[in-house]
Amino acid sequence: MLKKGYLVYGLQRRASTPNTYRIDHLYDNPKFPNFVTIYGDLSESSSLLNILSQIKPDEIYNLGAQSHVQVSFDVPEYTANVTGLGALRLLDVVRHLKLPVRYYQASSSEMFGKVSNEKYQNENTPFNPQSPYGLSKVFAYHLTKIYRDSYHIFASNGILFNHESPRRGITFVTRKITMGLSRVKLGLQGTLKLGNLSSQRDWGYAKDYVEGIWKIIQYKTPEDFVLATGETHTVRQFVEEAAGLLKFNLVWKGKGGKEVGIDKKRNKTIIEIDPSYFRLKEVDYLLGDASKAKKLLNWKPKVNFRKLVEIMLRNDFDLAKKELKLGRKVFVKKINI
Ligand code: G4F
Repeated sequence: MLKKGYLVYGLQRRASTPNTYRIDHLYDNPKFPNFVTIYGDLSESSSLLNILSQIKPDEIYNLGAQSHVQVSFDVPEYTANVTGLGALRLLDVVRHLKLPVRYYQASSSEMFGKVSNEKYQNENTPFNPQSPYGLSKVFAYHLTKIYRDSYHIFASNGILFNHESPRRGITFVTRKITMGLSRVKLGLQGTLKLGNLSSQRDWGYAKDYVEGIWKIIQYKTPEDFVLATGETHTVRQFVEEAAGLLKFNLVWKGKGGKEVGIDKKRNKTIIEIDPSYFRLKEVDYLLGDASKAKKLLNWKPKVNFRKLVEIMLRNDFDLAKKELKLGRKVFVKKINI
């Protein structure tokens, strides 16, 4: 957005220790004079009212959420409040202030949940969420449509399948794998512990997807669009791809909770299964059909699965090498894990 010349206001949730490491390079940087953050919270209508009445933005991108699916089982009420009601609060302020704004709602492929027979999921596929997170996103999705139709607000949903990058939080499986295996390779950790290796995801590159998000908001009418790559892979395949790039000679042994991944070269276990990472209810299979976005927005992803794993691994192997050189303390401060 900054490169496109926007003045960007970021809503910042107060935390007792800084958690802005992913955007720190934008602060006090003469290259980005147009970046401002303001304290506020999606759980508080009055803060949103204050901020929006002052800024009067042209576009709002609601990417805010308690976004971890597994964690949403631990904090379901908080997840519903921020992920679901947060969208209501924003849209309701827009309605009250009569702002002529374009509103983007970050909807998620988690809304599809357990799919029945459809090979691909698109804008017409029914939702069957499997977590408090997925259900909260379904609420926000429908509310966006309801406010669009009832109050003629320019409000669009982007239904995004998993989008990853080196900025992904390390408790999501892709980053956990690229960071974990890099650290195992350099002897910084013994093994990488994972949950369900069989679930399938349509993983794309976040940088491609933000371009799609922007295109959704520039489109002539407010509509809902799926953004996806149209390729699906198992968690196991992600591990195998990353392990291959790190030149591990990975073989799998055992079954279920007892399965392990062994580096045959050194005859050493590098992957273990930890039951605590299994979900109470799992979304087994996601594969998106983004043909509407391709046709109407001329959007298609540039980075495929193999390239994505490579981009993430390169970043995390470099970070792990720095950690080895500088010591863990410095590393923790730097990347906040
Ligand atoms: O990386 P994940 O935690 O992502 P998940 O649940 O698909 O959700 C992400 O993508 C959604 C888009 O569809 C977003 F809406 C959402 O906010 C988030 O960004 O898990 C992916 C899969 C799951 O099936 C999980 O069971 O990986 C499996 N998995 C296996 N072992 C693991 C692990 N997931 C995590 N987080 N950690 C593991 O150790």
